[in-house]
Amino acid sequence: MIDLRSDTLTRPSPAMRQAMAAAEVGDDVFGEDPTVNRLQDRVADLLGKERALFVASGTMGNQLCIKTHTRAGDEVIAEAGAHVFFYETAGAAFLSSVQIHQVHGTRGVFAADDVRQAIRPDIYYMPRTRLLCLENTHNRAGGAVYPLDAFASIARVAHDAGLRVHLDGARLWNACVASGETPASYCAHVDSVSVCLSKGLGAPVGSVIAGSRDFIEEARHYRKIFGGGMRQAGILAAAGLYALDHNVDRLAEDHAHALAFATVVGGIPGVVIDMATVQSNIVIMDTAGTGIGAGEWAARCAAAGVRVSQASERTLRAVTHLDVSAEDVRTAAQIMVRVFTSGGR
Ligand code: TLP
Repeated sequence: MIDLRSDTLTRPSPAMRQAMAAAEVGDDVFGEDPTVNRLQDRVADLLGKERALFVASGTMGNQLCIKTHTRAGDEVIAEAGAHVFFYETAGAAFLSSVQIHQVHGTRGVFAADDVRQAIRPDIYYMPRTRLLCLENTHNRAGGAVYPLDAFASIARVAHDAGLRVHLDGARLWNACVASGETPASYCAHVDSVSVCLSKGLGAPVGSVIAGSRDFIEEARHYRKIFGGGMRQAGILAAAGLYALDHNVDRLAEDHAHALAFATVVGGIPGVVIDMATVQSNIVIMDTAGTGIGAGEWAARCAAAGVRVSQASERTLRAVTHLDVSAEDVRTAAQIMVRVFTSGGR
């Protein structure tokens, strides 16, 4: 079975497991885990922020940042397909009592004017717009990368209006490998960022949030409230440090694999891929032209040996990652061609 459902599926390699087993640990709730501290310092430095905090997941990272930036009743602007809106189980409403104001972007990227118009005027009967969330790469937009100049100008619109800006950088590493920009050059425009270690980088668990010293102190408080104070978490942080040392530059291979896959599968009659979005490791395939629902196609592909996920009623998603080789991806594309052209029966 070739599994392209997500880059979250990667399993720690023997070398990563060795690094985990050898990790020096302490109690991180006391701030005394040397490996967690090393990871936090390293990520803060990479992202150009004063401080960083190790958290259990990308969802926890985003939700902690929303909680720390907002007060109950505030409004948060996010792209209509943003992970914070689409896949975090209404966490912003549940945990922070804020509402998300959706703005539609183009391939995940906002137009400055749309954001400007979404910011509420200062009238007592309106919600207070407090935060803008950006996502890079954008998952539901097919892994599209935010161009740095557009990113900077959108963030400026928000800051000029007194908003804070948060970056869901679950796949910021992919965005940087694809665009040649550094993580710090994106993060210079935001007040907080969440990056994941457990997606393309191949660590089993963990994300890191970063921001100013005061912001991270406050977020640490909420992390404890959310039940995310971990003890000898250095075992997990060691996997993250290993991933940063060994698995960032190789993301370029995943991107090349995704492009090769999309080129073949996009040639199937009835399947449409917006090739302009195929900039990193995600491929969204619109199957509406086949007259058969995406869920049914996902089942037929799985029966033939390729797992892809259903992104909507009409779309499938394939994600390349470090546990699938160029050969696996080639085979997967061929199987999909066979399934779609034969009806998969
Ligand atoms: N995304 C998962 C699913 O939830 C869809 C995936 O398979 O891609 N931000 C972005 C942009 C993400 O894509 C994800 C995970 C997260 C945050 C949340 O990370 P976790 O799963 O660690 O909570």
